Amino acid sequence: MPEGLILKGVGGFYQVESNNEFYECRVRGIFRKKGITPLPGDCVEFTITDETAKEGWIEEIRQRRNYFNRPPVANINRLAVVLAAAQPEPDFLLADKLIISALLNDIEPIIIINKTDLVEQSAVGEIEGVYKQTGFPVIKMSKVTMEGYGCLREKLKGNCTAFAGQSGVGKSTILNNIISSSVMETGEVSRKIKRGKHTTRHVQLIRLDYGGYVVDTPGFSLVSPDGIEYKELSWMYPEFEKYQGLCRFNGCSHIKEPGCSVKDAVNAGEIPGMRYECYKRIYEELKELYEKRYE
Ligand SMILES: Nc1nc2c(ncn2[C@@H]2O[C@H](COP(=O)(O)OP(=O)(O)OP(=O)(O)O)[C@@H](O)[C@H]2O)c(=O)[nH]1
Ligand SMILES: [Mg+2]
Ligand SMILES: [Zn+2]
Repeated sequence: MPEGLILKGVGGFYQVESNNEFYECRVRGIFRKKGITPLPGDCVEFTITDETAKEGWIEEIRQRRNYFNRPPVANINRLAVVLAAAQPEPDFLLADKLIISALLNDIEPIIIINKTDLVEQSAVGEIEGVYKQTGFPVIKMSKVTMEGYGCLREKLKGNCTAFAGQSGVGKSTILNNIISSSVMETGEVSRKIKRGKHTTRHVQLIRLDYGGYVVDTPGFSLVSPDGIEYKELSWMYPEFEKYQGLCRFNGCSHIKEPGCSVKDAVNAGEIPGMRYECYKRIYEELKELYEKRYE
């Protein structure tokens, strides 16, 4: 049976790519009975009912590496977390939540600092400094100077990458510059046709001619910090790692305990304060969720 990749699904029809051909496929009722919805990014086995019209049926969905409901997408292995140096001001808390969601789902985060043309170099450096010790790639980008595009292309090659971040940070703009044809609606276009700010609505995989796929998403809401216990949160912060075992108390939460080596490292400037602040906020959020779990 031929194998393929679902690029998008619209109204019960799925576009399946297989050996450089594109098939319009429907889905067997059995999936619905089992409560399974095929998603963009799914690897499938399908039967071809009409080779000229390129039509078929999806018969089997391969096991997923991960999947999300909002946005509906499966099997991404990179998450580009996009911040703007300005307009809008960076939302570091959202960035951390996105990073955590990525890590929990076996996805490597890539940090993009976009719109570097709008601020002084030093301001870009400060944002960069927040992520310097995470070990995640940090790419500075601008549509004006075109800085960073070569570097991003390298990272996208051979991967399936979703782009996430606040509205207006420039996700669609970056994607438009990455892919040859201009298929993404950006804020500028949408203002002309008066559709408001939230411009990106369909989820689809876009194939890069040099290998790999990108996904533009309408506001990733894989940001709800569930799926992790607050006690485990510190393991989502790579820069804490070398201090974890050095705290006075076993299982130190790095919040209030005395003799906390993580806090010491923050005070000594070895761990960026912004990351620690976000850690504390998310820790409290998770703890509250945990304490209310039976309500
Ligand atoms: N100065 C400057 N402006 C940029 C840059 N990148 C994007 N913009 C502008 O920022 C605005 C928002 O860009 P979009 O690409 O629509 O942002 P988005 O992240 O896709 O927004 P949503 O789809 O609403 O989530 C547009 O007016 C872009 O032209 C950049 O590098 N520099
Ligand atoms: Mg967009
Ligand atoms: Zn500690």
